[in-house]
Order: sequence, then structure tokens, then C-alpha cells
Amino acid sequence: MATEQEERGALIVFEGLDRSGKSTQAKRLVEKIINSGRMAVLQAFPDRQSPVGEMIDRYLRGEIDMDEHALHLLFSADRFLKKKMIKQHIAQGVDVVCDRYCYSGVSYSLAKGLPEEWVRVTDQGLPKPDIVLFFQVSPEVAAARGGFGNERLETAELQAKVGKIMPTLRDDAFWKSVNADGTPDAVEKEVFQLYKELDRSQPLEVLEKI
Ligand code: 2DT
Ligand code: MG
Repeated sequence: MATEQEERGALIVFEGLDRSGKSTQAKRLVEKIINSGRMAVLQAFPDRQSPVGEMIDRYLRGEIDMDEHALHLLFSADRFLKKKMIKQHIAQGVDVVCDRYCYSGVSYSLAKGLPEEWVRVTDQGLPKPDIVLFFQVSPEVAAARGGFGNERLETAELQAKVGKIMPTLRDDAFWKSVNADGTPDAVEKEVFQLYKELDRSQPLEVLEKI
């Protein structure tokens, strides 16, 4: 039987709408994992510091225009460029916590009207998450957390569409809902409970169909 030190890392993905608290809670989870004696790294997608992520960032901030298909592929490429890092960390027992992943990619591109079959294949071959923590926030609570920012995708119209599409991607085998209306401490507790229930006995899988 594997000892605790020999256990592989886990791939943990936070998904949900803007202002649902994903980034705050992803950071908190990494801290909590480290405090509990394991190793963990945080990876935000898009990774605005990488060369590909920087192009995405410039688009989001309205500095450059881009064809929507090209943008979709850049978001996917941004993830594939992290595939090796994710697999290496997981092999070494390090948990990888992602703030957004391919489910944001598919949801936003479908919300913009890109072709469904095409949008759903560009992330095939990525490491499959062990768990998707699906942050569910009520419109009232999200609104109370403040207005939208000034980035390109931060409009009420697009958010409403994404809010309808993302739940349709749900796969009950590895998605868990998190009540994101709670206080930050309550959400942190719920997330850590789900984290502790992770099963690491099987190897990391490869993402097939979204
Ligand atoms: P942040 O505000 O979380 O930095 O996201 N997005 C994100 C996509 O359209 N496709 C993707 O694949 C990903 C990961 C969601 C910036 C915006 O980018 C959108 C909001
Ligand atoms: Mg944002």
C-alpha cells in the first residue's frame, strides 16, 4: 500500500461565474494544503504572465483585436503549454490548483456563438481534473459583490449566457457544486472537505470529450 508521501498530486479545478469567489478560494486552498503538510501550486488560466497569456491579456484589456477562433485557440494553447508542468507536479505528489480551466474556455466560446463541435475538441488531451469545484453564486449575491470590471468579457449579457451554458458541461462523476453564497470562511470549509475526500488511487486521466 502506498504511504502518504508516495501519493500522487491531484488536479483541482475551480470553475464558475465572475465574482463567485474562485480566485480567493483557490488561493486559500493552496495555503491550506501547504499548512496541512502537502505541497501545492496555484495556476490561473489564462496565465497572463506567459507569452501566450500576455496576448490574451492584451485582448481582454482592449489593447488589441483578435479573431474569436484565434482567441479560443490561444486559451487552449495556454493550457497545453502547462500540461508538462501539471503532469510533473502531480507525479511528484504536488497538488495543482487551477483558477479556471477548459470549462471556461468552452462556455465563453459557446456563449459568443462559436461552432459547438469545434469548441469542444480543442482541449482534448489535457490532463483531466480529479475534481471540478463548481462555484454557484446567486445573482443577488454576485451583484452585491460589486459591479463588473472593464475587461472585454465582463458584460451582464455574456455572463448570463455563460451562466446558462456552464452547468450543461457538468459531469457528475467529478464535478462538485460549492455554495459560493456563503461567507469566505464557510466556502473555504466546504472546499477543504471536498478536497479531503479526493481519491488519488488511480492515475491521472486524459481529458476526452467535453
Ligand atoms: P479571469 O478574469 O479569471 O482572469 O478570466 N476565459 C477564460 C475564456 O474566455 N476562455 C478561457 O479558456 C478562460 C480560461 C473568462 C479572464 C476572462 O477570460 C475568460 C474571463
Ligand atoms: Mg475576470
